[in-house]
Amino acid sequence: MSYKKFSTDETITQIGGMAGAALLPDPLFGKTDDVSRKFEYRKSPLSINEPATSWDTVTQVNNFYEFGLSKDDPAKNAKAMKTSPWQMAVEGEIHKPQVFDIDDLLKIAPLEERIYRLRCVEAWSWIGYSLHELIRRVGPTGNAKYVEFISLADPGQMTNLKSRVLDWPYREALRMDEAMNPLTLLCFGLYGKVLPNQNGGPTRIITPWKYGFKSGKSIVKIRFVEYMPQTSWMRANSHEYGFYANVNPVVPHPRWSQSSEVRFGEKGRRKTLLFNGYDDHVASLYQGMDLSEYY
Ligand SMILES: Nc1nc2c(c(=O)[nH]1)N[C@H]1C(S)=C(S)[C@@H](COP(=O)(O)O)O[C@H]1N2
Ligand SMILES: [Mo]
Repeated sequence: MSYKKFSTDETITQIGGMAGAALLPDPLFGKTDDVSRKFEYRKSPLSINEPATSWDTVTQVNNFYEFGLSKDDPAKNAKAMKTSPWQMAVEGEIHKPQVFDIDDLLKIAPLEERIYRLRCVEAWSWIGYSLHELIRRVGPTGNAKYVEFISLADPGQMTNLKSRVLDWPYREALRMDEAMNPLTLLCFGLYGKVLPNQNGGPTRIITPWKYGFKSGKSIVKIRFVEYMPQTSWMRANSHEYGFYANVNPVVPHPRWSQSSEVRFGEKGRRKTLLFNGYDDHVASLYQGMDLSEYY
């Protein structure tokens, strides 16, 4: 199997910002019951202060392989995904395993707007709360060392599940301390609105200091486990995609350098920042680790 066609293109970066929110056209996404829903949220000190990206770019240029491999496939095909009702199971090494309806999840903590850098194809104004709010509530046991995020995999609703490009369902995972970091966001919205299907509605993870593929979409299960899980991309090609996937200018992908990046709307290249510029928040998580070995 050749992986050439299936790269995650983690060399493109974008920035989100509130300035764009006022200019947004009507939502182009999904026909779920609640597209008109607007979230109440507060601003967060964890937001960056940089110019906005357009709603069109955020919602038309996507990676969501369950709906096809082209960047414009998710916007076309993800409309078919039914995001209401939606349940998410939380299980494994916790004291209170339970199944949440999306509306219960929304009540766990106040929603915040997080304007994040997110390297791969996007970033922007995400609406959600820190995942640790949920984690505290479900009471991890002493054996909970990692958290696994499992996406929906329904061949009836997802157009590309017959392809074996990845081993479905899409699985991602974090070490427990990474999952507890305040930057790790359980996300429900974009620019104050319901998260479009193509962006991983109704709920997804955002880890802005890691390459985009760590931020799993349309999550139906969160599982706490003792041992490091194999993620979908590790299974597909562990030589190219490691567990950590921290943005790092000096650790090249085997097929391309990661030392610079292109942002949407810009012609030139910029230097890649270690941990995507979030080193103040996350560098301590990796102290003493050789990041070229743990890539
Ligand atoms: N379930 C699922 N989650 C996924 C993906 C995917 O193919 N399936 N692609 C990942 C990759 S490679 C990236 S770059 C981001 C893209 O998120 P966006 O389309 O909202 O910009 O989603 C990530 N989460
Ligand atoms: Mo990606």
